[in-house]
Amino acid sequence: MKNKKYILGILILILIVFIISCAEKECKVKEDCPDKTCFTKDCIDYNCSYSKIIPCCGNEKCEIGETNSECVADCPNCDDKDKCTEDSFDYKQHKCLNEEIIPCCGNGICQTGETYKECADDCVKSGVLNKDEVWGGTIHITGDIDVMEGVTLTILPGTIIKIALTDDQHKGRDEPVTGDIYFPKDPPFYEKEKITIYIRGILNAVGTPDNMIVFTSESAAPTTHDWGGLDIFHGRLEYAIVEYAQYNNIQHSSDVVIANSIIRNSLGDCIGIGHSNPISPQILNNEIYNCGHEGIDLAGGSAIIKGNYFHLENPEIQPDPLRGENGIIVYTNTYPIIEDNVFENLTNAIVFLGNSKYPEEQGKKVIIRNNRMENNGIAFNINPGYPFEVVVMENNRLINNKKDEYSG
Ligand SMILES: [Ca+2]
Ligand SMILES: [Ca+2]
Ligand SMILES: [Ca+2]
Ligand SMILES: [Ca+2]
Repeated sequence: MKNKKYILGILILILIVFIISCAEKECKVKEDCPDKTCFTKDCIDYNCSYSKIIPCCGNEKCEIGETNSECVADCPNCDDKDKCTEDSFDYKQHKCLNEEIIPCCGNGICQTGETYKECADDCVKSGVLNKDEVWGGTIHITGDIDVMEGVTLTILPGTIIKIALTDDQHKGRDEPVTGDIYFPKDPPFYEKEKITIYIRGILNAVGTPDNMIVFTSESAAPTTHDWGGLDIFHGRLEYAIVEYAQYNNIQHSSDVVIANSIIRNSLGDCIGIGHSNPISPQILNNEIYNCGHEGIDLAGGSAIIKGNYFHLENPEIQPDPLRGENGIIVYTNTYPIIEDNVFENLTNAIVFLGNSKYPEEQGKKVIIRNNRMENNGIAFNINPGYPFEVVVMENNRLINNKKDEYSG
């Protein structure tokens, strides 16, 4: 009896162990385990085991390593359809980032580091500017530019502007602008064939001493009449080089400053002032040289011409190297202040011209002071009929000129 009870006890125990062990066995193989989103499953020791999948498409979170192309469910499409932005998803802030690519060809702006050779879309210019623009890089001008009234053209330091030899706008007068009777060897100038940059709005072209802005001819063998020149109605040209233009003009307002620049290698006057209106711009601390007719032609107004260096470099580039090379021409009834300038190696440093475009202004004076005139043919060349009594001379140093003063 005792034995029977014992055996029954063992059987019950085995049954209990069997039942318990049966109850604990979740699985034999992993397929026995139910799926869980974003977990992998396994069957380990008859138990289902799960481990997290990172990243996981379908957890409604765009995680590091996931992108829209692999997981549309979790990640947004960050493509803003702008090729000039780098598109990505910021996993920390959980939003799209569209960062500007600088420079980028195709954004309509010629930027520092871009040139017209690689990016004609942005860096070739011709025609009308109706809204503000910023120029950088290396630009190719293929036709007349008209910056319209009220529009600002900003040019960044280091910008190089190469001007073509023909005007694809074909804009300008039909008949040639014939030169001065004093310069019969000047070639005729056809506006339709040459490029002029008209800034009827505002020029904001300010370079730096190390990164000057350059306006130049595209030609490998440039002449002094490859393009028409700058016609500046308003604004500032500073730390810039302007070369190989027929002539540059300031004719429309006194609101123009040219400073710390090099204006050179022009067939006519490097800067013409006041022929259309008696205006008073400021020409400060520039180097002005190899101007076929004169450095500055002052036909009206009361310009301030201060701290400039007028001299002669390579006259052989001109059609008539023996003529011209004048520093400043002052027309009758024009009343500039000319001070702190240096005039060297010129035919004439200052010519007082008997022509007048405007009526006399009573009591107005021409001030010429603290200039140095050295090694010139004539320092002061006074044409017949010029009313020299309006000129106030102070402190000018006249050194080794062939003639200090000449009238006739
Ligand atoms: Ca996810
Ligand atoms: Ca983009
Ligand atoms: Ca660009
Ligand atoms: Ca033209």
